[in-house]
Amino acid sequence: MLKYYLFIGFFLILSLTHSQTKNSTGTNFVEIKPGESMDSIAKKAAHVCPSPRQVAWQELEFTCFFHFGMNTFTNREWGLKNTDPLNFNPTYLDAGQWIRTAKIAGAKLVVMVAKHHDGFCLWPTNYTNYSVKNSPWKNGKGDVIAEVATACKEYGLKFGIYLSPWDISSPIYGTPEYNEHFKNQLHELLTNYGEISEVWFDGACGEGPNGKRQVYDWQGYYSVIRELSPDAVIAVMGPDIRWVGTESGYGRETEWSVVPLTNTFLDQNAQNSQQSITDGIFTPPGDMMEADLGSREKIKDAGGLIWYPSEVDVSIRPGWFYHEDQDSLVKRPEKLVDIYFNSVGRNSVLLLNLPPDKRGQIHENDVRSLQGMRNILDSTFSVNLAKNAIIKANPENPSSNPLTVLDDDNKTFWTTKPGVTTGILEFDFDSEKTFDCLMLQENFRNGQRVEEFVIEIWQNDGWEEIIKGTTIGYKRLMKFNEVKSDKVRLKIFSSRDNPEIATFGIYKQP
Ligand code: FUL
Repeated sequence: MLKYYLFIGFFLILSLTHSQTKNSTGTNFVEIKPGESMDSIAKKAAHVCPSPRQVAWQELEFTCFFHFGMNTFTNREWGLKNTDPLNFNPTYLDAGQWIRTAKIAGAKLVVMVAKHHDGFCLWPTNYTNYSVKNSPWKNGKGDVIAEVATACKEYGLKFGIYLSPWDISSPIYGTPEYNEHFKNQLHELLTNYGEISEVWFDGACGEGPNGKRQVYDWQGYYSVIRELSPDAVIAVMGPDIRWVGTESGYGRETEWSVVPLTNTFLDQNAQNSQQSITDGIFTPPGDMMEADLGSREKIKDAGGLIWYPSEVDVSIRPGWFYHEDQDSLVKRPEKLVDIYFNSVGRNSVLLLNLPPDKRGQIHENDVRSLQGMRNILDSTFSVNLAKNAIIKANPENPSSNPLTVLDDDNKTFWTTKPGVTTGILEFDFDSEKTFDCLMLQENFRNGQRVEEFVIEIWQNDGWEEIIKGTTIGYKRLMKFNEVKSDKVRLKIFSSRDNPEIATFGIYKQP
């Protein structure tokens, strides 16, 4: 019974926090009635759609995190309580350099850590003295959040904040007053720094200075955000965006944005986020969730289904914060490209952490790696080798133009007739093409549908399979051994309703 009330309660929270966007076909979540057939559930799942704020966020594809604060200066990953603010003293903080670096790398939004678990605030908040205003940096007149927000505006990037609910220095942590304090701080951050597009709540919930733990008023926090920044997505310990479940940078092979409501229970995150820590080295958590969250097997007994897409957070270095002894451990461009393929290319948004150093700048080694990554990605995706192909669609659907999959517009798509859940798109080239990677996109605004597909090439008078996959979603990228052919085809074996294919691309990596 308790479970039932919890379920209904969570459903109510979702109805308050999810905008009930009706677009052409569906809403943000659906209820499943006891005894519904698998076909009916699959069809309902196919019509659960992202809210407008989730659409805008997903299309960012690549975003950056900045972990900077007291830990940068004390060489820690998780700080100690009430470390002297005198430690915080960047010698030449240049937020413009952070944002230029993120922009060159291709990021469209940055999430700035405003306060980590140690409680030290990077803006001159009115609600505690434990902040930059008591540090020697700019004689206590500095405001890191303002500098980053201003740089974002200057370079045209969106801005988000991370505010750690866990606070080991706040004397009121573990009491109801702390929830008010936290909401006041949210209020400051959401009103003084221009538009905020993402609010990132961490799963960690440890003890405060008095050994007490906080009972977080999540619903109260969400209300403040919805009121002050209605377009902002609330990530991880929030209703809009799900943590992928690992900090490796690699998303799931099968990644459904539509998942059963139970998978969104927030306390799972709290239990599974980063648990153990040794100074300067962090131990990534195990995969907190299963390899598959949304297949038919997973949704068949669900009470409801929700659009809850995945975000992949990973650091360019072993630690989230800067440590000099990790200067040689910055991920290489090839590794970052692989992460991109396995995050953005697995129906997720990538949130890549770039930790500024003690000067207050992104280290040269990190900048070099990011430029290398960008060069590889730009040269890979500069030419879609399928561009001028003649396309044959099977089954034919006179009301849907298959050429739309080549038009670089993911709002236009090819589809079969309603209820037809398989299909083939064949691309015939005027000459042989050499390629080794693939891009597919579904028209995710109308839901996620494809469950199984293969790519085949024409070889020795027959079709030969080169790669197969399960989900596509917003974007699917796949690499394979180089092949040569003058014909390629996408075969969709299974889909939850008529598949809507927005993009087909084949490319040659440099
Ligand atoms: C974790 C935190 O404990 C880490 O320090 C870091 O902020 C990461 C993004 O989330 O849960």
